[in-house]
Amino acid sequence: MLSKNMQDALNKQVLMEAQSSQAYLAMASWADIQPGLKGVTKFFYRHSEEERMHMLKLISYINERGGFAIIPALAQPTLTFVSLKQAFEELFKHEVKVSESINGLVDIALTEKDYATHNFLQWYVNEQIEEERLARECNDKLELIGEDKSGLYLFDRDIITMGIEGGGKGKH
Ligand code: OFO
Repeated sequence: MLSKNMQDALNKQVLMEAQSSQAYLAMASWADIQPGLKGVTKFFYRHSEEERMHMLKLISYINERGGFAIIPALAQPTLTFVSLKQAFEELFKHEVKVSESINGLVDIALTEKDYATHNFLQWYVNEQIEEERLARECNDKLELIGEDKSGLYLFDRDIITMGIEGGGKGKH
């Protein structure tokens, strides 16, 4: 059985994953109307789906452990970006925040000696290593590319396989 404290903290994470999914969905829609960003568009749509899956996993865990998963209301995410670089910078910052939040959950689980939740959270700990790596890699590449159009063309072509080759994104 989850403590009230643990349940509330996990529900906050449900909100965070839902916000991530919405934020990346908005990035996908924005990328979709930019010329020549079909690969990036697919990447954001896929990323949004993955965040939804992270949320669903939490919802089912909370309910399975005798809690009640709260489906949150969501604020409108950022809809437009001055550049692709800005969108990826936002993505990276967001992932760092999510990692901090997951670490906070692990702290609570350990303090409460809730080893089942601690065990459950390890999947998220590993996932965040991968998500941060991928976001950092995208940012580094965009930094190198700068205003170079052919570089951007290659980035758009290659992005869809980046996560898969990194070992994290193809698994789920
Ligand atoms: Fe759910 O991993 Fe990104 O936010």
